[in-house]
Amino acid sequence: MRGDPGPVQIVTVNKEDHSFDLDTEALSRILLMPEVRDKDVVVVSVAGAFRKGKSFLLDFMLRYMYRKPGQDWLGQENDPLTGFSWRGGSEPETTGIQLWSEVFIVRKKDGSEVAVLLMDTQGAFDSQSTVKDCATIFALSTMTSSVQIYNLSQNIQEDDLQQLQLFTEYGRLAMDEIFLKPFQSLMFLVRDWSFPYEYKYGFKGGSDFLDKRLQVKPTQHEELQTVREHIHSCFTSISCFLLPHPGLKVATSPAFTGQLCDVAPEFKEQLHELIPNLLKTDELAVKEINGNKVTCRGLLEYFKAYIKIYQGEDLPHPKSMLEATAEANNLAAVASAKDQYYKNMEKVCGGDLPYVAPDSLEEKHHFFLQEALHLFSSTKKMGGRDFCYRYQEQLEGELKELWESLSKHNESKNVFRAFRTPAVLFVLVCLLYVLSGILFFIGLETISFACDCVVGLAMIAMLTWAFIRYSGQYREVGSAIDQAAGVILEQLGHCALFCNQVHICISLVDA
Ligand SMILES: Nc1nc2c(ncn2[C@@H]2O[C@H](COP(=O)(O)OP(=O)(O)OP(=O)(O)O)[C@@H](O)[C@H]2O)c(=O)[nH]1
Ligand SMILES: [Mg+2]
Repeated sequence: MRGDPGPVQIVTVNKEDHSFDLDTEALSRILLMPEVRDKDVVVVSVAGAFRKGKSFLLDFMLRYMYRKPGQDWLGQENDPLTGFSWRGGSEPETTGIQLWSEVFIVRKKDGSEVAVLLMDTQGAFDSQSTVKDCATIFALSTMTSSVQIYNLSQNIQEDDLQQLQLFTEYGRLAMDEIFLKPFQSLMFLVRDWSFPYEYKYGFKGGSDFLDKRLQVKPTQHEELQTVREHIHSCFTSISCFLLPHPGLKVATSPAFTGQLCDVAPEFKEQLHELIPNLLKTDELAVKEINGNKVTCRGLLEYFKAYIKIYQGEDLPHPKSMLEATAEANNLAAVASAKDQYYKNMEKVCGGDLPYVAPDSLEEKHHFFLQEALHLFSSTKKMGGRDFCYRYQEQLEGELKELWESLSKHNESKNVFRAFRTPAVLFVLVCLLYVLSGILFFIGLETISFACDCVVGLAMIAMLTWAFIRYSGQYREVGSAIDQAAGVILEQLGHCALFCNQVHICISLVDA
C-alpha cells in the first residue's frame, strides 16, 4: 500500500435502507498488491457488541505487528494509541468492516511467507442497526477471517451464545457446499473479568471457564444443549481469554488518549500474554475454506461472492427474538385453527362420505369457519393486535382455499353430475334422431342429413368422453366436452322454459 497506512473502509452499511456495499476497488488495492496477492492469507478479526474496546485492542495488535527488535512492542508510557479509530463515549464509532491498509508479511519457521490482515468491525446491537445488519457484519467477518475474536464484557452469558448461534447460522446459510466445519478459530475474549479468584486471567483460566460454559450435559434443557452443539459444530477450534479491567482512566476519562501510564498494570501484563500468542509467527492460522488454503487474491473473490449473497433476497431475514417468537406463536395458532376446521369438515364431507347437499354443506362451512376464527382469536399470542391481524388474514385466505377444494371434492361425489355429460349427449342424440326422422318424412332431406351428422358427432363425443374418463388421458379434451355439454344443457333448459311459457299462454288464450 502506498502512502501512510491506515484503516480502509471495505464494507459500508447504508443506514437508511440497511443495505451493504463492498468497496471492491479499495479491497483490491490491499489484496492485489504484487508482493502479497499470491500469498496465503491470515485474517484476524474482532467482533461483538458496540463500545467494548474492539478497535482499542486491535491498535495494540498493530503495535505488535510493527514491533522493532530490542524494544517492548507495547510502546512508550506516554504515546497515544493510534491506528483503527477508537474513542470513549456512548455513541458507536466503527461502521461496517474496515481492514488495515498494510498487509504484514510474516515468514514462518518453515520458510513459507503468509500475509496477515487485521479486520475491525462495526459493533453489534447499537440503536441504529437491525438484527439483520448485525448478523450480516458478524457473519461476513467470521466467514472471511481465520481467527474471529468474539469480544464480550465481563462474562459469557447465555444470550451471548444465542446471538453467536444466530449470527453463525446466518453465515452458514450463505456458504453452500460446506463439507467441513464452516469456520476456523473462535476466541471468546472476556473483557473486565472480575473473578480471577475463580478462574485466573489469561488462556488457562479462560479455557477452564469456557469448558464449564460450553459443556453439554444430558441433564441440560434441550435449548441449552442445541446452542452449545451448534457452536461446537461451527468452529474448528474454540478458545477463551480472560482479560482484566484496564483501569478507571481507560474506561471513564475523556482525556485518555491511550497512554500506557494510565492503563492498569495487570491489563498490560495480560496484553503481553494475549497478543503475542495470537500473532506469534508459528501460531498464525492461514484462512481455509473447505480445507483449501486461501490467498489474498482468493479472499477478494470470496468477499465479492459473499457480499452478493447478502445483497440478494434469497436469505431469510434474521429477526429479533420477540418478532421471531411472535411469528412462531401466530403461525402455530393459524395451523391449529386450520386443523380444527379441516377435521370438522372431514366429518361432514371428507373421504368416502356420501355427497352432501351444497346448501347444507355451506351452512356447516360457515359454522366451522367461525369456530376456527374464534379459536385463533382466543389463543394467546405475542406481537400485538396489528401483528396478529396479518395472520388472521392469512388464516382466512387459507380456509377459503380449503373450503373451495372441499366443496369441489363434494361435487365430484354427485353421481348425476358425474354422468351429466353422457346423459346430455344421449338426450341430444335421441332428440336429433327423432327430429331427423320427422324432417326426412316431410321432405326436408338436407336439414335431416345435417341432423344426422350432428348425431354422429355427438356419438363420437360420447365415445371420446368415455375413453378419456377410463384412461385419464387427453383431459383437456374431456373438459372441453364437459363444457360443451354444460352449454347444451343450459340451452335445453332455456328451450324448456320457453315451451312452458308458450304452453301457459296458449292455455290462457283457450280459457
Ligand atoms: N471497561 C473497559 N473499557 C475499555 C476496554 N478497552 C477499551 N476500553 C474503552 O472503551 C471505549 C471504547 O473503545 P473502542 O475501541 O472505540 O470500542 P469499540 O468496541 O471499537 O466501539 P465501536 O467501534 O463503537 O463498536 C474507550 O473509551 C476505551 O478506552 C476494556 O477492556 N474495558
Ligand atoms: Mg470500534
